[in-house]
Amino acid sequence: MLSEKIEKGLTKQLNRESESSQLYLYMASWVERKGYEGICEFLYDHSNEERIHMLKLIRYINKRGGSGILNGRETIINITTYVSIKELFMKLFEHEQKISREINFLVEISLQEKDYFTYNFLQWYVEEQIEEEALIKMILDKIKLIGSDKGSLYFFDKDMKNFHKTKKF
Ligand code: OFO
Repeated sequence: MLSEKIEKGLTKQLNRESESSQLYLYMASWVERKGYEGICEFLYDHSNEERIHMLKLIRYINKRGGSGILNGRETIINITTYVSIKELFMKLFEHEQKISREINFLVEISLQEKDYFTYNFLQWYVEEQIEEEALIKMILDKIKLIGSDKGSLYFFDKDMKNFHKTKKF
């Protein structure tokens, strides 16, 4: 059985994962409308990955006797527009850093509650966040390098079409 504190924390996290999926989806659509065919594929793919993160949490909570449910309030996404691809990835990097802090906090709670099953379960998310932060930072660094060179951005977008993160589900 999960303690009330742990179930609350995991439920919050599953809702954050759902928000992340919506955020990536929103960004993918924005990027697609701007004509970036490769970057949009990456973002659409990633939106699906975030949904998998959410599902893993739902199923774990249920397996441990809790109720893995969405609160239906996953509307953090401000309908916004971005000045540039660089700004979009900067926001994404901030977002992933925020998610990492939240995962860290959950790990801390699992230790306080002496719930070693949940502690073990969360290790997957810890590793995933290391990868996600590194991945978004790598893309952001490349975009910064490209600067205002539209030709290079065109080729970068082409490269992104074939770019897939190594998945470990
Ligand atoms: Fe679920 O890892 Fe990104 O947000």
